[in-house]
Amino acid sequence: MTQPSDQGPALDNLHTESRTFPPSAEFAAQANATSALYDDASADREAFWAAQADRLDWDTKWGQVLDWSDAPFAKWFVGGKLNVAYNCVDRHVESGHGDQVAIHWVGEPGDKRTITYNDLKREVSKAANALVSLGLETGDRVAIYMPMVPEAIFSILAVARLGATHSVVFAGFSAEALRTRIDDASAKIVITTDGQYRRGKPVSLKAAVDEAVAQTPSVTNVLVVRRTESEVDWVEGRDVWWHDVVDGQSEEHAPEAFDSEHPLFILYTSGTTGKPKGILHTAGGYLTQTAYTHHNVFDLKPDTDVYWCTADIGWVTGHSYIVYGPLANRVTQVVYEGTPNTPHEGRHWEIIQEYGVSIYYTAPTLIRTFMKWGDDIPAKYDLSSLRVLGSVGEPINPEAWIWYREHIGAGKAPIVDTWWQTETGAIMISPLPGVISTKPGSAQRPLPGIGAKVVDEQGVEVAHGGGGYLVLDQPWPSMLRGIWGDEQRFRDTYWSRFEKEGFYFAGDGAKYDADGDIWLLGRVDDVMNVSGHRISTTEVESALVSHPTVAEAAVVGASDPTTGQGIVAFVILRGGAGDSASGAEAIKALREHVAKEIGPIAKPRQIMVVPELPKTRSGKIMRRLLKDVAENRQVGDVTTLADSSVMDLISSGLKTTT
Ligand code: 6R9
Repeated sequence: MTQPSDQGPALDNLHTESRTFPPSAEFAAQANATSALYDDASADREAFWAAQADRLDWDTKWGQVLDWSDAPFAKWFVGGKLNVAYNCVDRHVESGHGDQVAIHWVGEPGDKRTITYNDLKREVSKAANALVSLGLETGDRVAIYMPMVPEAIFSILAVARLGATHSVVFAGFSAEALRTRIDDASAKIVITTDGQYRRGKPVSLKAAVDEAVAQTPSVTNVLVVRRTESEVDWVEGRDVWWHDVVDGQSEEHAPEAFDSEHPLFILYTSGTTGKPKGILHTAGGYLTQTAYTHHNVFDLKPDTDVYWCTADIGWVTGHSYIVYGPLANRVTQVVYEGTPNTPHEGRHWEIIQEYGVSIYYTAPTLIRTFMKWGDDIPAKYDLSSLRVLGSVGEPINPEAWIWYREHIGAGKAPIVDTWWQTETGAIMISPLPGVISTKPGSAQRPLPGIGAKVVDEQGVEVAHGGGGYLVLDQPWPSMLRGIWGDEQRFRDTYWSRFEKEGFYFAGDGAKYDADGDIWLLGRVDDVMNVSGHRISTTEVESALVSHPTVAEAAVVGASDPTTGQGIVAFVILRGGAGDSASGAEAIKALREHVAKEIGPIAKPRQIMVVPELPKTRSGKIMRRLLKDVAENRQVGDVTTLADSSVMDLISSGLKTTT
């Protein structure tokens, strides 16, 4: 069960924002979206979504738009058949756009590749043929553990083309995280690279796969792309080089049509318990909503725009807004392999200038980092091609929003603050550029066709000015179809909190302002948001207590000016481990241990060694109090603690490190 934690929704972090920025007449005149979308969707939701599904090429047209009779398990475009990869690639070649650039790829060291839709079709077909030659069948799972190289996108599309199911695992995750994900989905093939560039240096990636796959009997082959020329160990019979098995394949591959509800991918995301949830998405509804939102929210003009989403394909944003939505819409896009400050802090602006990027989609944590690096850096580049800016991953604070508008968008590009989740598959709440006057810090209103509300504990919608929980009160085409292998957890996590009302509980606190616009206020469960990445407190706690020196651990997300939240851990060390100078060593070892168990992004910003943890009588750790300490606040109400003196003990005996 997802219980709202003792932290409750943070309703006090809201300053009143009255500035609004109406669309220019010039932008509105050319916008893809019009206010008629809202009218059409409210007149007849299903007819509206049926019209959106017509953006795609279906081999067999669906009979029914939505079957919600087995709620919360939805079926969209029932009986329809399509091939997702055909829709993202082949049909653009067939319509005469084979020479259009699909991907301007920029490698971190400065190497470049230009991939047209003709090239994409060839590469995806060869990769699909290679996967078939390795014995992959429709319905099998493939784990993709790769940096942002073109082959990652070819792999995703090749798997989709075959009706197999991909599970992309972020290449910054550890061998252990990869192992559990491979195991949970019983993946048959793993696709990876020899190594990846990290801030200008090649580091091994294949070694982590070797470590993971040693313990995953389901894997028959590891397909390895050469990227960094890093040295690799090789298991004969299991490991195959991409250039050996893909390059020589036929460039022809006939796509088969699959059911609209055919599984497309699993993507793991943190939940409130230690075990990540495998979020399942299916073909027809997912592609419909990603294409619809990408077209309207980013105002994409496929013949003239150059689009860039800075996400990694290891996250849902990379799936929906680098691969599926954009390619279904025949985008020309930039894909960049590296970090934003390699080799210098103007790298993104340099790329925008070089390719004439017109639509740029990034995360608040990065915007705040750019602010920290200084206004003078973007000022050195010509950013005049930019006409739409997007934000995703966490609430964007109004200061960062205004900075983004002024320093990147020349005071005129509309900003779309897009709220959605791995589970929702596609954007749900966002202003439509050219239609809605934007408001710094607010994602504003559900898109046409989407039902979202802010409700109180009882599921009753709150009044304007009131706060509570964000719920989705209507099924939507790209909604998750379940948690891989765990139906009960799916029901418990999302559908039990407001079971009577039949609402999907998003896990976010939210409020309406006086205009009825929605403001997102962060998670209300024990999930932290660090640089837009969801990490559960329990996951980090589990990693900490798996270390021999740790007796107990409690983790909180403390607000952080750059990353949104930073991970702060409170640990009780076993018998004297933290007594002396060895304490600092112990803490260092713990941070490394967490990086190894989960990945470097989960490394606590700070570890505090404490003699006790504050617990309620029922044994639930009161993270709210620890959060007060982590955020240097007066400690709040301690009356529900089993032992109220614990907080004094903690405050007086802190040993900290950063
Ligand atoms: C797409 C993505 C989902 C959680 C979500 C919420 C937070 C995402 C946001 C936002 C405020 C926005 N979130 N976008 N909060 N404003 N525009 O990020 O998916 O990794 O699953 O995270 O991120 O808390 O519940 P995911």
